[in-house]
Amino acid sequence: MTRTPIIAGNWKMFKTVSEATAFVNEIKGGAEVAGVESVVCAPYTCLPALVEAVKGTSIKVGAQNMHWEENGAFTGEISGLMLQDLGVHYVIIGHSERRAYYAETDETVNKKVHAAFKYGVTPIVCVGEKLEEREAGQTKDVCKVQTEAAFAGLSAELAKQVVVAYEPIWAIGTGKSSTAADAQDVIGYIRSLIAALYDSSVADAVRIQYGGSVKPNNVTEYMGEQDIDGALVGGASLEPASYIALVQGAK
Ligand code: G2H
Repeated sequence: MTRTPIIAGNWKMFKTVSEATAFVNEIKGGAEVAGVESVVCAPYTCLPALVEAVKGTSIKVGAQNMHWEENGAFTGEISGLMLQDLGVHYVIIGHSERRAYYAETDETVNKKVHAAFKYGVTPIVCVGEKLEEREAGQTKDVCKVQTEAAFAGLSAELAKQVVVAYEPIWAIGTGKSSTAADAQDVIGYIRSLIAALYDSSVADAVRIQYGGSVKPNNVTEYMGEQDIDGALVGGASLEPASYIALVQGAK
């Protein structure tokens, strides 16, 4: 099975609208590499301008979160319907920062995954262990619980379209990245979990990224591992030249 690699920049809470559009103008061409999918996941405020800015390119736009309800009294929230309305392709769900700071749980992650598909937005679901869990030898147990919860109730057809991002929390923004071999070990395990939940054709189709201090100088190493299909990148996705190098390094 050939899976199309996917590089997704997670800008987190960075960039104004004018900075975001300038960024896209700079990466056009360079970050459009045949056989690699390129996605920028931006703050909500930038999304309408970005959807316009990427028109005529192969670059896709993603959000960083959404609510599971279509609408309602949820002050400050954005729904899948609203993302669909803007023409957004992807949404990051369950990033560890949302789990840690905004009470995201495995249950809300699952609700958001279902809601994303309902509105035609593809979820990039984050899973990963904390440092103390890794040190206690619980990495795979944690990933199992989070992965099974994220996929709960999804048909095989939808499951195939999920993008999973394995992000060990201790590697996020710290400069301490997991070795490619360690990331492959966990990501291969996540793929085996999906095979057990569905079958090997679903597991072979699901794209699984590594995330956590990925940089232009280490992306190729991760991409050399058989189960690693791309990267979710924070800090190194913010500068155009660095982002272009990441996409080119994923080929
Ligand atoms: C992990 C990652 C992007 P960074 O949060 O999701 O960020 O590449 O800065 O570690």
